Amino acid sequence: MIRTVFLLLFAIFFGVVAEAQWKPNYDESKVPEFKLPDPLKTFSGKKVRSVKQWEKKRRPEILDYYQQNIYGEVPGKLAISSVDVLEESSNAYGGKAIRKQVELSFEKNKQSLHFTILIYLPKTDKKVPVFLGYNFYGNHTITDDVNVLISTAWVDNNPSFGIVNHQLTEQSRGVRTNRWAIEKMLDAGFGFATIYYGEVDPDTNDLTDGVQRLFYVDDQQQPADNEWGSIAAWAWGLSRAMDYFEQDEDIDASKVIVFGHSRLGKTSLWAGANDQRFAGVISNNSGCGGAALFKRQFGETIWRINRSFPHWFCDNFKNFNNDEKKLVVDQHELIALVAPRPVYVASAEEDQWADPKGEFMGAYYAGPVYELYGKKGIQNDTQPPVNKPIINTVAYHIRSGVHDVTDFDWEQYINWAQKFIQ
Ligand code: GTR
Repeated sequence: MIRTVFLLLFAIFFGVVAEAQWKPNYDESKVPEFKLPDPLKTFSGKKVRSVKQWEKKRRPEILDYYQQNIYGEVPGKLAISSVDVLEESSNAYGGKAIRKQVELSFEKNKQSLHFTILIYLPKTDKKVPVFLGYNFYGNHTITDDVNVLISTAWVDNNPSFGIVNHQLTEQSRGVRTNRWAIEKMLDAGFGFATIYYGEVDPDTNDLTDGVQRLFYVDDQQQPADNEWGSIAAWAWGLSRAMDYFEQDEDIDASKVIVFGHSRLGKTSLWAGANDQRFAGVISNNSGCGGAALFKRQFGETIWRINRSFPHWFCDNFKNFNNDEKKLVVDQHELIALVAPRPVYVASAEEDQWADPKGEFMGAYYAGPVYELYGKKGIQNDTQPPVNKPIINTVAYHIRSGVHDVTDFDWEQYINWAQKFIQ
């Protein structure tokens, strides 16, 4: 007993010291040497020369590796048990759009989960393509529209948004309108759909409060080591939104572009990799666990992300803490799982924590898989100048400024989506 307590104190002490002493590397000359895995060579060393070999062998083995070791697999199927249109109007945005607020419900093992999709669609008699993305603080924060319902789910406090006691109120309505260029999307002929991510799995180190618990048996408290963390749970939610879109007569479900920023940009990539119904993927400032190469260890690292957010990835991912070399994949291969569908990776100049160069390299080195399909990746291996987007099937830009989503970002996404998806 005394020995256990001693060992525990010892471990805590060194953990705290290690954390206090750890500094992110922002020096390019200190990036370790590493060899990037070849997306077109199987784990057993066979060269992949055709789309068929990619789709039959290589793509599934990469996807499986990611499921077992990084994000975690979803332990089973869970279909929508009911769809409820909570509210609908044909007079949103000054009459330019229709609005729907649709609640999806799920039931399993005497547990239930509900989340609400807020949808705006331009008025037309055709089915429309849609941008789908999670928001961080509730659907009512991303628009000034007074009719948007306020979520009752747990939320992280943010006093500058008037969010206290982990509850959303009227006070935070519209506080995040700056991140969503909704009118620009509508004017360009796109619909827009969003969900508060905390309704699918609250972003806490507790996997008993989100969708995972619907799969628990007996007194299980957490998923198995190879099963879903929060990112995979959020990605699961996006696929269920897609299930709904397939039933919505106003939406062209073959043209849904999944978008996400930061942790939700990691999520959009993982959703697009798993669910090939998504027509395109946008990953904005997604950094470590998103578009950035792990093996560069620039800014946020595996150890650091697992320490700050132990619930985001599956438990097996902790085996790679401070051991990036052991990974037989890297994030260019996650991006390649989206191929041949269009993918857009974006960085911000001052967002060094997310490693803009590593994000660029992730996008660049996905190229060979796109080329196998005759699609255009990023042609040049040097990062483009700030605010000069590369708009190919694989698209990339680095914008001036900080970790954020801006109108500039949306203008590029809309322009790219008009070319490759609409
Ligand atoms: C940071 C985290 C990043 C990024 C970001 C966010 O604290 O280290 O990986 O995901 O949060 O989601 O805002």
